[in-house]
Amino acid sequence: MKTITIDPITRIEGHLKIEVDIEEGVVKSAKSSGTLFRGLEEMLSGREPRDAQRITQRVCGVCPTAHATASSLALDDALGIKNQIPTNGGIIRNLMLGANFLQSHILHFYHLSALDYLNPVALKDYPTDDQELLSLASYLQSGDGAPFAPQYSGDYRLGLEESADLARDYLLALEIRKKAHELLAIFGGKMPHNMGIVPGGVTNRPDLDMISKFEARLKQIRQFIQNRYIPGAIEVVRSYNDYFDIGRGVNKFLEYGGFYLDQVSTTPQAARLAFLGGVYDRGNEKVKEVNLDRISEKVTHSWYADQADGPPTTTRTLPHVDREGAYSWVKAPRYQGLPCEVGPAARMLINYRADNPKVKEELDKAMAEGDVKLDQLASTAGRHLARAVEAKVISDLMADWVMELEPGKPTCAKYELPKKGSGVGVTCAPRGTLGHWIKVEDTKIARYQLVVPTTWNASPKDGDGNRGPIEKALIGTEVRDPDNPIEVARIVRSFDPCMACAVH
Ligand code: NFE
Ligand code: MG
Repeated sequence: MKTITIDPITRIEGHLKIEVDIEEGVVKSAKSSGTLFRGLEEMLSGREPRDAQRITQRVCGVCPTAHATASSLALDDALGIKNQIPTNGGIIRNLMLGANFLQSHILHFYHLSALDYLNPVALKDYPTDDQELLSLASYLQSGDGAPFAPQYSGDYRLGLEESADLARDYLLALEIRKKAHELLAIFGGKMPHNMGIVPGGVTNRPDLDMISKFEARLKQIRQFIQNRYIPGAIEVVRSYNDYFDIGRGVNKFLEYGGFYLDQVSTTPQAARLAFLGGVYDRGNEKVKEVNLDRISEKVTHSWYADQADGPPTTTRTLPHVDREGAYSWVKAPRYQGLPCEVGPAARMLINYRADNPKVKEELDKAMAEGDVKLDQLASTAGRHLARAVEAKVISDLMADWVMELEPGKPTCAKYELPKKGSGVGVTCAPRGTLGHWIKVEDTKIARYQLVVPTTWNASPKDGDGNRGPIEKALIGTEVRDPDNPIEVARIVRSFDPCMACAVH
């Protein structure tokens, strides 16, 4: 038996340690460890409730808008104003969250994943008159390959032409991500940590100038998604179609749903949502309704005290560094005691099965072109395809939403801070489904709990021996060269892990 440790596994956000035991070329056991304690939830105790929106955004620079959204929804709930958010405010919240999704998905495919499938070093002598590619080639010829030289390499299957296209798009994607940040800043003031999303709605009233700036940038981003990202993702997954059967993971999928369309009923049960929520078991026809009371976090193998174990309405996040058997700072969230995969593959699968028409239309097209079946979507290649389809669906919806804004109309509800109360806010986040739970006493935060997408996916084992999705996806994988475990890296990165979020 040989143990491979990858620590940190790079080209993800934050530090993730992956350890796999290999016997006769196959992964027999896997450990996923978050190696950093942060404690943001405990820092919130005793603070003014509206600080939650500012502070929880600092959990992450990649998906702060999801945290701003979840914390504002939790406060809307605690303040008793969730049915009073002005329509303009709800639309702008969606536009800002959508802008963050587009930036994040493009980041993941090009800058965090493409180099697992594309070798830019091979383009050193590629005959071209494209200035971008020539400057990339001369940079590579200078001898310093970073950040393009791979940590693990080989098994490159794209031809030179396709590689050149992807490399060109890698560079172009940097500009497109900048546009997506600008998109968000039109209403949020700045990115990463916006000032726009607040309890009650948003701070800014839209005017025609903002709307036209938004439309112009969104148009460029949509063209990139339609003409470059979707075809690029299809090219990669077709070339690596064995990866539709590699890294499959667990058999349960979870999504709360989000992007509220009906601003007078902002609860997942009652509202109209762009993406529906649900719990789905692999191979089933039907999606079941989510019951938030069935969520509980386990810390059997995490460095936390017993008070951290239980439902998010009761727990504290207190560290216990000597906990026997612990190997991660990530907790193990479970739904009815079972691990769930969250993320674009889960969301697209659930929405397809729940007959979301827009998702069905786009996913059917992409699955036909990618030559993949629905039940293969939760896989290493499938996760990349699902993420691209999700970017297309969201960017199309955003183009409709921005047209519905009414210039000058109110965007925020009025409220008084309550002496006591509690609330929950759940939303789609780029890497999965996100929940914030708040309890207020004496007009201060008494308790705050986040259950975060990568916490689900990168979770360690629970007390019943159930492994989290990433660990499960690794087991059974054939690793051709233990000194160059590219299969392990590809599987882990397909989940788009963010460890800053996972440990929060
Ligand atoms: Ni730090 Fe996050 C997203 C949230 S991660 S990136 O998307 O919420 O799990
Ligand atoms: Mg938490």
